[in-house]
Amino acid sequence: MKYIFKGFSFILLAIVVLSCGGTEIIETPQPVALAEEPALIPLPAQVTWKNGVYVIPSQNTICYQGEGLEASQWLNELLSKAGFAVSTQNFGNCGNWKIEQDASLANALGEEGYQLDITAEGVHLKAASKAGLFYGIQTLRQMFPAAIENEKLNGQIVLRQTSIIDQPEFSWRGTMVDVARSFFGLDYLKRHVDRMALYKMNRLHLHLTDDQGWRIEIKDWPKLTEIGSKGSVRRGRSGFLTQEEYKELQDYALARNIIVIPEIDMPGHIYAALASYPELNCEEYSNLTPKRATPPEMFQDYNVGWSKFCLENPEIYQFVSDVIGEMAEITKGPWIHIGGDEIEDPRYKEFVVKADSIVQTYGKTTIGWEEVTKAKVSSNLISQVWRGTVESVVKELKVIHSLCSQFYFDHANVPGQENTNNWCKKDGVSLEDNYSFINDNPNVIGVEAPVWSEFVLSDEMMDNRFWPRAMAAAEVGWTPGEKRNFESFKQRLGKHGDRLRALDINFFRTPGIDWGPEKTIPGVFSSFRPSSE
Ligand code: TNX
Repeated sequence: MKYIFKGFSFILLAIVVLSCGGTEIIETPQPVALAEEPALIPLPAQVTWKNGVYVIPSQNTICYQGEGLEASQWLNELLSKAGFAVSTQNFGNCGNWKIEQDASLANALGEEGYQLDITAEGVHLKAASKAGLFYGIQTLRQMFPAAIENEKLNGQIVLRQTSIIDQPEFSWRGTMVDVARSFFGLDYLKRHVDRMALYKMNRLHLHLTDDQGWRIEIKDWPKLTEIGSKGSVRRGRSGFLTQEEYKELQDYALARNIIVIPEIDMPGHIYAALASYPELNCEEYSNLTPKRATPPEMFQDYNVGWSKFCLENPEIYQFVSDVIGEMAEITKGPWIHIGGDEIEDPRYKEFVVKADSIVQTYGKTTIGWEEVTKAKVSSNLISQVWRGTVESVVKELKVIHSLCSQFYFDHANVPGQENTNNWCKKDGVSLEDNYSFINDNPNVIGVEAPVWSEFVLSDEMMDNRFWPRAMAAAEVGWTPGEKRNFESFKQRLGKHGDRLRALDINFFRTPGIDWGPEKTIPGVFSSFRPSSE
């Protein structure tokens, strides 16, 4: 009984008696025992909790239709971890777990939506796509005890009956990891993908290059990794992803409905490339103003906006074309991010237009930080807004909303937190700052939360910056504005404390949230780590 919600102990007693008597029908328990509603994040668009439960039997059959194989495997894993016996069949209307994929449901449920019905007889999940089924399983996962995340349970679980019809408000629900200032490799990024998926986020933007480091193997220009990957901010980590690792990460992410977007930041923030290939620079280095470093030295400081390509040097376009070409070849998603931030140069607009057209030549769609919209870019370019100060010369461009005052999680969780940026908002970006995002721009396709890593030097620190704020970002990206409520969110968030701990996430214990008891390791005073790091 250890894993049953307290409120259910009475129900379980009734069930045991009934099943000993050989009765197959399970009585609907009394509402009084059903106080606890599962704390779902993001909150589904429509959810009705019923006054009854489904007692998961010891033997289970999953029947799937259409493209339901992967979803049935995820479900099989979930049920097995919970301690149940499971078999899977690829047909029709059988089993106590039904998974149905049917493209014609797209009208009602959208591309990523799903319907989940839990009755006294079993569980029925349907969706138009594999993505929708995956999200239905994530919802179910959050209805299972948190301990399932890191231990095998003993198969005594009841699910609350419900009818959920759910689909996201926005198609873009992203995070960005700056792996350039300080490196985060395949293991961390996979863990990050797992966590994003649990909260139904679907875009992982990697800031792969900057002044301090170059983090992706480019076979045509090997010194980018031989030299450029060796740097980092002071005390940060260096390294790079091989193309094989990058592909592995993408496959891992795609299996969880997450598309990876690579960013090669140009024509500024480019010093790691200049250190690797000084010929991309001008003869006299006047583009490095002030000269914070000169090749072959790497740059370890925090300043931005001081390096750029030598824009009158035609050789840079060969470089841009080769790099974008290789990235396009190894990138499975439709987008390439060209950066374009924080640089002034008379040839800036010309560069952006050329880089945008190179991306398109390789069959991809360009994303750029908002500054790129000063140039006459193609109409399908997506602008990523971070300061909200640039008036785009091309009207009606699609927009990813990453406004720094709401979405820059490298800023403090609470005022004064150490090792955080504060240039955008002095007192930090609180959970509520993020949660209060309301969209009034029809061109916005979604939201993305970046963590810049100038001061984020370890996995624990990266965890601390993303969690739990990324859960707020996940909810504002998924749940319709009129259904959102910060008080309700805080309540549900606290109930995820055990799950975040089970997943070994070093989340910031936001004050004012009841995170539940910290686990103690026998013989050790407490396993709780200071939350500022
Ligand atoms: C601005 S936002 C940057 C980054 C910094 C970040 C720190 C943007 C497009 N550029 O280079 O790391 O501020 O908050």
